[in-house]
Amino acid sequence: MPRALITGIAGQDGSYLAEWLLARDYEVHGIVRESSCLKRLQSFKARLVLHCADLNDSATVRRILTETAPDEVYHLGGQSHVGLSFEQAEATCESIAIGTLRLLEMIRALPQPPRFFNASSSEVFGRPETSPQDEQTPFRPATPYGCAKAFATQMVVIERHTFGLFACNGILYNHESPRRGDNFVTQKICRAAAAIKQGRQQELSLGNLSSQRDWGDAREYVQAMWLMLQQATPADYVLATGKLHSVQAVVETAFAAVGLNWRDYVKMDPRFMRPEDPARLVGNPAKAEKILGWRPIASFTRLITEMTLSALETAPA
Ligand code: G4F
Repeated sequence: MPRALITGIAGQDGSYLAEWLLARDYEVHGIVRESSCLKRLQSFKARLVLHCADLNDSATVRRILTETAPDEVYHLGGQSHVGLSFEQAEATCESIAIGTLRLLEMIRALPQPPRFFNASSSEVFGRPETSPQDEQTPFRPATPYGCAKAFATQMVVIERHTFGLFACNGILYNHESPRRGDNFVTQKICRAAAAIKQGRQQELSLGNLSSQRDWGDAREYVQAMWLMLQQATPADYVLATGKLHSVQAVVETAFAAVGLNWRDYVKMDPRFMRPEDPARLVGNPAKAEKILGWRPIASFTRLITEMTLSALETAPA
């Protein structure tokens, strides 16, 4: 039975990846913080082995790695909000940049280093000179979050080349689902549309409506993470849909799903504008398609509609 260890297992991607691995008969271990909300794991928690640790606590993480001796490590943990990284730049770099380096160094010291997946981000490209971006596009991060991810991504490459680790980066563009956290714009919008429809909320305040993102389905992206670690050689892959949609298009789709005119409820609020915001990042997933046989198939409209309808169903009574 293969054994996997997932950091950030309680998050959107961690929970879907855990389910994917359980369905393939893996023994799945996960690292959670004491304060983690385990709601996403509820229906299959009994089949997981959860370890409580802060990723900054090297001694504990090293002990978990030694005791579990995983075949595969999926590193999805760490501060994940780009906007917050402007307020907490140092903590973001500690969590993402140093956190990933620490894990790589621990893995390298193991007698049999596991295969390693790192969740990198399109934010490493920041303000790129070319579009769409691919694995050859130079990093030009424009946010503290992107800068920390760029460091972590490059450390994965360095450890792979220098020490022969089987370590891969998934350069992930935005990916959403009904399990997305409330502080990301798609879920904020879908939950607000549902709440307004049900009379629990009156209006929705947002930042930049014209900002565009390459939004995919998280359930498809975790499959590609797993595929990367099943290859004969380690490499980095862009995971993206290649299509751009605006924040306003998310608003239009979510409000249409509940039969409301968004213009009656949505307000722009400078509090949600970011000091710097890569406006049009779009990825080229050709390498993942060719080598992994992975293809993004979800439609943007269906995804946002599903998230909105799910928010209607799971709304508090
Ligand atoms: O949903 P967002 O917060 O996602 P963002 O910043 O693109 O980051 C996500 O995707 C990255 C790439 O995969 C990940 F690395 C990262 O961990 C995270 O998963 O914001 C999307 C866009 C931005 O342009 C933001 O300025 O929506 C804009 N926006 C407009 N109003 C808003 C809001 N974002 C949020 N969170 N809240 C707003 O009210």
